[in-house]
Amino acid sequence: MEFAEQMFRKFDKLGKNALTNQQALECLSALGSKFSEAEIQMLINTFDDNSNGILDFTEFKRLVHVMQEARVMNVESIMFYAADDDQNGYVDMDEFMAIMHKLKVPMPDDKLKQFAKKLGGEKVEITYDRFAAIVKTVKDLQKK
Ligand SMILES: [Ca+2]
Ligand SMILES: [Ca+2]
Repeated sequence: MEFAEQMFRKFDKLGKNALTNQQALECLSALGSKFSEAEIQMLINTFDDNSNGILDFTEFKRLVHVMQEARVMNVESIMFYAADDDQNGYVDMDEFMAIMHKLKVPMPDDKLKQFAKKLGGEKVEITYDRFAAIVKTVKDLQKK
Protein backbone atom coordinates (compact mmCIF):
# COMPACT_ATOMS: atom_id res chain seq x y z
CA MET A 1 0.00 0.00 0.00
CA GLU A 2 1.40 3.35 -0.85
CA PHE A 3 1.91 6.04 1.74
CA ALA A 4 -1.03 8.26 0.84
CA GLU A 5 -3.33 5.28 1.02
CA GLN A 6 -1.99 4.18 4.40
CA MET A 7 -2.64 7.64 5.81
CA PHE A 8 -6.06 7.78 4.26
CA ARG A 9 -7.10 4.40 5.68
CA LYS A 10 -5.76 5.32 9.09
CA PHE A 11 -7.83 8.51 9.35
CA ASP A 12 -10.90 7.22 7.60
CA LYS A 13 -11.94 5.78 10.91
CA LEU A 14 -15.43 4.70 9.97
CA GLY A 15 -14.29 3.11 6.73
CA LYS A 16 -16.48 5.39 4.64
CA ASN A 17 -13.84 5.90 1.97
CA ALA A 18 -13.91 9.63 2.75
CA LEU A 19 -12.30 12.12 5.08
CA THR A 20 -14.32 14.80 6.80
CA ASN A 21 -12.89 18.20 7.56
CA GLN A 22 -11.67 17.22 10.95
CA GLN A 23 -10.20 13.94 9.76
CA ALA A 24 -8.40 15.68 6.91
CA LEU A 25 -7.02 18.21 9.37
CA GLU A 26 -5.71 15.45 11.63
CA CYS A 27 -4.34 13.53 8.69
CA LEU A 28 -2.47 16.47 7.17
CA SER A 29 -1.13 17.46 10.58
CA ALA A 30 0.18 13.94 10.98
CA LEU A 31 1.90 14.37 7.61
CA GLY A 32 3.74 17.32 9.14
CA SER A 33 1.79 20.20 7.68
CA LYS A 34 0.77 23.15 9.77
CA PHE A 35 -2.46 24.36 8.27
CA SER A 36 -5.11 26.31 10.10
CA GLU A 37 -8.70 25.14 9.97
CA ALA A 38 -9.54 27.92 7.49
CA GLU A 39 -6.73 26.73 5.23
CA ILE A 40 -7.82 23.11 5.45
CA GLN A 41 -11.30 24.19 4.49
CA MET A 42 -9.91 25.92 1.39
CA LEU A 43 -7.91 22.87 0.43
CA ILE A 44 -10.90 20.59 0.87
CA ASN A 45 -13.07 22.89 -1.23
CA THR A 46 -10.40 22.97 -3.91
CA PHE A 47 -9.89 19.23 -4.16
CA ASP A 48 -13.47 18.16 -3.52
CA ASP A 49 -14.19 17.49 -7.19
CA ASN A 50 -17.72 16.19 -6.70
CA SER A 51 -18.54 18.93 -4.15
CA ASN A 52 -19.94 16.64 -1.49
CA GLY A 53 -17.96 18.32 1.29
CA ILE A 54 -15.63 15.40 2.00
CA LEU A 55 -12.53 13.99 0.37
CA ASP A 56 -12.67 10.51 -1.06
CA PHE A 57 -9.48 8.63 -1.73
CA THR A 58 -9.03 9.84 -5.31
CA GLU A 59 -9.47 13.46 -4.24
CA PHE A 60 -7.20 13.00 -1.28
CA LYS A 61 -4.52 11.39 -3.43
CA ARG A 62 -4.51 14.40 -5.73
CA LEU A 63 -4.15 16.73 -2.75
CA VAL A 64 -1.17 14.75 -1.43
CA HIS A 65 0.35 14.70 -4.92
CA VAL A 66 -0.01 18.48 -5.27
CA MET A 67 1.43 18.99 -1.80
CA GLN A 68 4.47 17.04 -2.90
CA GLU A 69 4.80 19.03 -6.12
CA ALA A 70 4.18 22.48 -4.66
CA ARG A 71 7.18 24.75 -4.40
CA VAL A 72 6.70 25.49 -0.75
CA MET A 73 4.47 23.87 1.78
CA ASN A 74 1.98 26.65 2.23
CA VAL A 75 -1.60 26.97 1.21
CA GLU A 76 -0.92 29.69 -1.39
CA SER A 77 1.55 27.54 -3.26
CA ILE A 78 -0.68 24.47 -3.16
CA MET A 79 -3.67 26.46 -4.36
CA PHE A 80 -1.67 27.96 -7.21
CA TYR A 81 -0.47 24.58 -8.33
CA ALA A 82 -4.00 23.22 -8.12
CA ALA A 83 -5.45 26.21 -10.00
CA ASP A 84 -2.87 26.22 -12.81
CA ASP A 85 -4.45 23.26 -14.55
CA ASP A 86 -2.24 23.27 -17.64
CA GLN A 87 0.88 23.98 -15.54
CA ASN A 88 2.06 26.89 -17.68
CA GLY A 89 2.95 29.03 -14.70
CA TYR A 90 -0.02 31.38 -14.97
CA VAL A 91 -3.61 31.18 -13.84
CA ASP A 92 -5.75 32.13 -16.84
CA MET A 93 -9.41 33.17 -16.93
CA ASP A 94 -10.89 29.66 -17.02
CA GLU A 95 -8.58 28.43 -14.30
CA PHE A 96 -9.34 31.47 -12.18
CA MET A 97 -13.10 31.07 -12.53
CA ALA A 98 -12.90 27.35 -11.74
CA ILE A 99 -10.97 27.88 -8.52
CA MET A 100 -13.12 30.81 -7.39
CA HIS A 101 -16.23 28.70 -7.87
CA LYS A 102 -14.70 25.86 -5.91
CA LEU A 103 -13.87 28.24 -3.09
CA LYS A 104 -17.43 29.55 -3.24
CA VAL A 105 -16.23 33.14 -3.38
CA PRO A 106 -19.33 35.29 -2.93
CA MET A 107 -18.92 37.44 -6.04
CA PRO A 108 -20.93 37.36 -9.29
CA ASP A 109 -19.18 36.00 -12.39
CA ASP A 110 -18.92 39.33 -14.20
CA LYS A 111 -17.21 40.87 -11.17
CA LEU A 112 -14.85 37.90 -10.93
CA LYS A 113 -13.96 38.28 -14.60
CA GLN A 114 -13.24 41.97 -14.18
CA PHE A 115 -11.12 41.12 -11.20
CA ALA A 116 -9.18 38.47 -13.16
CA LYS A 117 -8.39 41.03 -15.89
CA LYS A 118 -7.28 43.54 -13.32
CA LEU A 119 -4.90 40.98 -11.86
CA GLY A 120 -3.70 39.31 -15.03
CA GLY A 121 -4.04 41.90 -17.76
CA GLU A 122 -6.16 41.62 -20.90
CA LYS A 123 -4.84 38.12 -21.69
CA VAL A 124 -5.32 37.12 -18.06
CA GLU A 125 -2.03 35.64 -16.98
CA ILE A 126 -2.09 35.78 -13.22
CA THR A 127 1.31 35.20 -11.66
CA TYR A 128 2.00 33.29 -8.48
CA ASP A 129 2.56 36.44 -6.40
CA ARG A 130 -0.73 37.98 -7.43
CA PHE A 131 -2.58 34.75 -7.00
CA ALA A 132 -1.09 34.24 -3.53
CA ALA A 133 -2.44 37.66 -2.53
CA ILE A 134 -5.96 36.60 -3.56
CA VAL A 135 -5.68 33.38 -1.61
CA LYS A 136 -4.78 35.38 1.49
CA THR A 137 -7.79 37.62 0.97
CA VAL A 138 -10.15 34.68 0.51
CA LYS A 139 -8.69 33.07 3.60
CA ASP A 140 -9.41 36.19 5.64
CA LEU A 141 -12.95 36.30 4.30
CA GLN A 142 -13.54 32.72 5.39
CA LYS A 143 -12.37 33.37 8.92
CA LYS A 144 -15.25 35.70 9.59
CA1 LIG B 1 -15.72 14.66 -2.50
CA1 LIG C 1 -2.42 27.94 -16.55
